[in-house]
Amino acid sequence: MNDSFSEQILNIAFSLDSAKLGQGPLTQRRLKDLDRCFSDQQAYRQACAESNPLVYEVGAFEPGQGEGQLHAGLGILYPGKIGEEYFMTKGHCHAKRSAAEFYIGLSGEGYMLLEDEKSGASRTVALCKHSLVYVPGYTAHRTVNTGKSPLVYIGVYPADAGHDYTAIARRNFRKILIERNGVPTLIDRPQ
Ligand code: S6P
Ligand code: ZN
Repeated sequence: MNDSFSEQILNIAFSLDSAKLGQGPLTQRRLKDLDRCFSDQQAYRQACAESNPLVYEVGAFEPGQGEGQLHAGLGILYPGKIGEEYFMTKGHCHAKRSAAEFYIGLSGEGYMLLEDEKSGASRTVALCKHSLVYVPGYTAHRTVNTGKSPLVYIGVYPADAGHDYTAIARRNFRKILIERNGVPTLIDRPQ
């Protein structure tokens, strides 16, 4: 038994209504923080000017640092659309490219958009209550809420994975998830 972690850290209570995870930092992203993520830039600018809604929040649980340790993030991604495109997270690669991650769906309906960094191939994997999604290393990942209620999930990742947002900001995800005839549909990002 490693007694360098207090009981408080060994068992963290969480709820589905708040992203707060213990004493860890809470990140909130509003629409204006998602510059260039949505393909319909006119609808994006209009929604930013009108209300700049909260799109998602993530509470991080970081009990230890360095190789071998694990971190977790509790995400609440709110429902909504910009044009035909569903609310989504910014998306990132791990700074340590080989680092994989588990996503555990707790509530709501959505998808993980995965883009293989080596081949450029994209795929969607359903993320909902009772689903466990494996995000392999070398894979850019973004969460998309295709439902009408908040999509709540926990991500568990190596403590030394890190976040790299710049690679995605430069080239963007190649595919976007839109609502077409009432159905989530993956299409090429319009040029
Ligand atoms: C971290 C993990 C999640 C995301 C969260 C928000 O590796 O994948 O906790 O940080 O879903 O997404 P983003 O792209 O804004 O970090
Ligand atoms: Zn990640």
